[in-house]
Amino acid sequence: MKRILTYGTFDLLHFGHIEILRRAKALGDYLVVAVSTDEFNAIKHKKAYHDYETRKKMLEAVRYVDLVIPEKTWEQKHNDVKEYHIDAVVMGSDWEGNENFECLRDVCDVIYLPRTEGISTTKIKKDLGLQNPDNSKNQIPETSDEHKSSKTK
Ligand code: C2G
Repeated sequence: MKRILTYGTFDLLHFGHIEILRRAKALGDYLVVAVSTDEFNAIKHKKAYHDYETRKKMLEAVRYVDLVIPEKTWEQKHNDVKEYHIDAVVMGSDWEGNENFECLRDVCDVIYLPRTEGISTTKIKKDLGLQNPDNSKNQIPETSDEHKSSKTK
């Protein structure tokens, strides 16, 4: 049985998220999704609209997902790979080359799949006009799929 692991915030679950989950599952037989806790999102400078429990439940309802675990730190990934007997970590291409994943190559495969263009949590909010008149900030907490690939531990 080939076991796959992926990480993310998965806020305002959208087609891009579903597509990465679908393709990740297609690479194996069992998909573990590590979803960022609200506290870890703060470390990632993200503020999700849905809290952790809600995002976890939504992911558990997705047919491709077999298990949802919390992502609490940048450093837990080696442990996750060992604890869940992971064969491959799969991420969207916006993470390609990021040290948080490249460092896992000694314990599992690391695969980046093309990001689904034209959709992101930030775009959804902008398209729905969920911004204050002065556009200074969103009426709902800021969260964004876009992030700098220079993210480090
Ligand atoms: N994604 C995608 N296409 C999109 C949007 C997102 O393929 N249009 C992918 C991302 O590349 C990522 C996953 O969906 O692999 C989850 O994206 P986010 O919820 O934005 O998660 P992120 O902030 O990238 O958190 O430790 C890693 C982090 O937890 C990843």
